[in-house]
Amino acid sequence: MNIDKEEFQRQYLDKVAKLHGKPLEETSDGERYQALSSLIRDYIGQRWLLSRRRQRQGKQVYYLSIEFLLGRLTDMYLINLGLRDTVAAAFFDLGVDLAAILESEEDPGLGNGGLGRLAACYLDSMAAESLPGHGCGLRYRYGFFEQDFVNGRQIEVPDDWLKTGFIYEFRRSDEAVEIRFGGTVTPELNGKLRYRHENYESVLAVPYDVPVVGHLNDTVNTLRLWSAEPHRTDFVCSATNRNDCLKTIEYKNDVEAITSVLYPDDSTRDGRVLRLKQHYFLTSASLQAILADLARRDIPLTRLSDHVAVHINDTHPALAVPELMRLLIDEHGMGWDEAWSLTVATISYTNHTIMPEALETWPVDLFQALLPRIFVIVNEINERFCRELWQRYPGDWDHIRAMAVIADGTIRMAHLAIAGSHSVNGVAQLHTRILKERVMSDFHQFYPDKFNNKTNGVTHRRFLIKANPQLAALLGETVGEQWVQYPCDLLGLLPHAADPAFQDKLAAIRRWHKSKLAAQILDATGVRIDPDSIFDTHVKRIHGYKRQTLNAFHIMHLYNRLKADPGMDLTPRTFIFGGKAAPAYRLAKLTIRFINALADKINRDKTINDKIKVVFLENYNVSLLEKLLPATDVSEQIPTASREACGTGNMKFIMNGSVIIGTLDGGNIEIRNAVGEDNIITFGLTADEVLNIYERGGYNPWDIYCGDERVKTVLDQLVNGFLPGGPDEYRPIFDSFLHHGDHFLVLKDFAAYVDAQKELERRYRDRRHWLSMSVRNIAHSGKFSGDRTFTEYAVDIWRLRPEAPVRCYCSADED
Ligand code: 6GP
Repeated sequence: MNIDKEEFQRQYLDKVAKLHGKPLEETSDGERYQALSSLIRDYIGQRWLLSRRRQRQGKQVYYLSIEFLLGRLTDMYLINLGLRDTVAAAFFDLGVDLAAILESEEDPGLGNGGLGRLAACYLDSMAAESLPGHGCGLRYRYGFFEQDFVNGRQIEVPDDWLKTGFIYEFRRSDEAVEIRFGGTVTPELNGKLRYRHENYESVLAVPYDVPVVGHLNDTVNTLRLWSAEPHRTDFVCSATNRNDCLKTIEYKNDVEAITSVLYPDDSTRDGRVLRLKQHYFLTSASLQAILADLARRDIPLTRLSDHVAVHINDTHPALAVPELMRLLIDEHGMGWDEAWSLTVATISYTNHTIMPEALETWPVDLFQALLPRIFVIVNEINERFCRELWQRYPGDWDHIRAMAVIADGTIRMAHLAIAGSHSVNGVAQLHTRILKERVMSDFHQFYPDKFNNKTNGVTHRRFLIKANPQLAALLGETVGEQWVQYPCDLLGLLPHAADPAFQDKLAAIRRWHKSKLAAQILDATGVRIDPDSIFDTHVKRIHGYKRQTLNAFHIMHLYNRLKADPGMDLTPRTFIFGGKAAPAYRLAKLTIRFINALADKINRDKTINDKIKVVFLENYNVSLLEKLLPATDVSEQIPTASREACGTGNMKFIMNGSVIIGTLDGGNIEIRNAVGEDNIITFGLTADEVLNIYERGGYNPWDIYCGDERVKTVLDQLVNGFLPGGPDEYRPIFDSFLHHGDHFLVLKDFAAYVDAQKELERRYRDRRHWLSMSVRNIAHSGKFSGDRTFTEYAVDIWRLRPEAPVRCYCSADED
C-alpha cells in the first residue's frame, strides 16, 4: 500500500482526534492502539471490496475448522500491507512506542494447539498466494482459557478476549442463517420421498467476517466466524408471564452456549451434546452460506465441485458430508446419486492425529436425538457403503463391521469423512505412512487413490518477519529480499554457514533477543536468567506423548550430578517451558505442578552457581511463542516416536536458527533429511520400534528402574520429599511410569536422551560449529513454509489453478 510517513501521521492524528477527542500526548497505549487499528480497518475495507469483486469468477476454497489460533493481527496487517516500516518511522517521529501499542492488542485464542495454528497459517499463505481461500470457524465468546499459576498449579481463567470489542470483525447480520436442532422427522411420500422436520429448536447463525490480507498483493480473503444467537421472534419476555420469561432466558442461554467456549467439557452428556451442536452449527452455517454465494454467482449447483472446494480440518467438521447431502437433496431437490458424487468431489479431509482419544465417535442415541434428519442421511450413507464393502469382501462381516460408519451403537466420524471425501491426507510422511499401513489400512486398501501426504508448513511472515525482524533484515541483505516470496532462496545462506562475519551478526541478533527475553522473564516470574546461558525451550500443549516429563527427568538428573560434583564443567543452561494442560487432564496438570516445583527447588539452590535455571512461563500463546523463537538456542521436540503427527513448532524454531534436539517422529524426520544429520540432534526409539512395543502390549518399566541407577534416583525423588509440595503430591506421576506401564516410553528413551543432551552440549561449546548449524537450519527452512504446503493442497487436492506459478521450488520429497 502506498502511503508516506507524513500522510500516515496526518491520518493517524486525525483518527486520534475523531475517536478520542483529545491530543495524542494525553492518550493511553490502549487508546493509541484503538486509533491505529481503526485506521488499518479503514485501509483494509476498501481493498476487501475490490478483492471480492475480482474473486467472483474463480474456484473458492473453504477451510472448515473448529479452531483458528490467529495470534495478534495488527502487526501482521501492517507487514502484509507493506506499511510496517512507514508506521514505525511515523511513530518514532511522534515519540510514540509502537511496540507498547501493539502489546495492547488481545491475542485471539480461538484455538488450542497445532491444528488451529496450522489453519491460521494456511489462511495467511492462501492470501499471500492470491488464491481465494477462506476460513469458516466459530466466534467463541471466550477463547481457550487463560492459564494462571497458583502455588505452581494451573488455574483456568476465562479468556474474555471480546471485552473491549474486536475491531477487525465485520458483523453481517443480513447473511445470518437458521440452524435446526432436535425435533422429529417424518418421511412423506408424495411422488418423491421427502422428510418433514418439526418441533425443532431454531438457532440463528450470525457471521462475523475477519479480513485476511495477502502479503504485498491485492488479495483480501475472509475468515468467517459464526456466532449463535436466539431468534428475535422467539425472544419474548413479558413481566406478566413469568414462566414464559424463564423459558425464554433458558433458551437464550442454551443458544449462546453453542459459541461460548472452545471444546466444552465432554465428561458429561450435556457437554457432549454441546460439542456436537457446535460441529453441526459450524458445518451447516458454512455450507448454507457457500451455496448462497454460488447462487449469487449464478453458478448452477450441478457445477458445485468445479467452483467450490470444502476442506475439513480433522473430523470436527465431518458433518459437512451429510449436511451437504441434506442441502442438495432436501433444499434443492437433487437425487441421492448426483448429490453423493458432488459431495465427494467437493469435500476433502485432513487427519491431524492418530491418538485414539481424538478419533471422534458419537453414540447413536445422542446423535439421532440432536440431528434427526442428519442421522437418517448418515444411516443411508452407512448402508450404501456397507453394500459396497460387501461386494468387495463378500461374507467378511468382521471386515465390514471394522470399516462401517455406524457400528456397535456409535458413529465414527473418521470413517464418515473418508467415505464422503475425495482426498484424505496426513500431515507428515511418517504420519501418512502410519495412516496407510496401520490406523486406516483397511480404508487405504479400499480407496488407495484417496490417500496422500501433505507435510505441514508454517508462515515465515509471522514467525520470522514479525517475530524476528532483525534476522529477516539480515537474510534480506545476504540472499536478497525476494526470499520472502521464494523462501527456498534461503538456501543461498549455505555458503555463509561457516563465515565468521555472518555468524557473528546472527549471534548478535540472538544475544539481543535473549537479553530482552531475560528481562521479560525477570519481570514476569522474578527469576533472573543468564542471557549467555543456553536457552533450551520446550513449548507446546502438555501431554503424556509430548514428554515434558522426559525433559524434566533429565533436568533432575543434571541437577543431581551437579550436587554430587559442584565443580562439574557444565555450560550454564536455562530450561524454558510453556504450555497449557486440558482442564480435565489430571496427569498433565500435575506435570505442570511438578515442573514448577522442580524449578522452585533448583532456582533457589545457591550451591549450583546458577548453572541451571528452570522457568515455566504462564499462559503460553502465539504472542509468547513469538518472543521465544528468536531467543531460543535449543528447541525440544521429543515426543514418543509415531505419536506426533507432524509438529509445527519445530519448523518455526529452525526458521529462527534454533537447533532441534528431537526424536525421529513426524516433521522432525523431514527436517533432519533437509538440514542433514549433523545439524540436528536426534535420539531414541524409532516409530517402528515403538509400534512393535505397543503390539507386544508394552514393556516392563521396572527393568529400567532397577537397572539404571539414574532413573531410579530421579523417580524416587518424585516420592521421597525431594520436591517442595510433599511426598504424595507427585505419586500419580511415579505410578504412571512404574505401575501403569510408562505408556509413552519415557524411561525407555531416558538413556538415549541423556547421551543426546551431552552431545548437544559438546557441540554448543564449539561456538563456530554451533553457529554454522544454526545457519544451516535457517537455510533449509524454506521448504517448511506454509506457502509450499498450501500450493500442494491447491494443485493436488483442491484442483485450483494457481494464477501465480508455484513459488517454491524446493518441494517436499515424495511420499
Ligand atoms: C496436531 C498434531 O498433534 C500435530 O502433530 C500437528 O503438527 C498439528 O495437528 C497440525 O497438523 N493435532 C491437533 O492439534 C489436534 O487437535 C485432532 O488433532
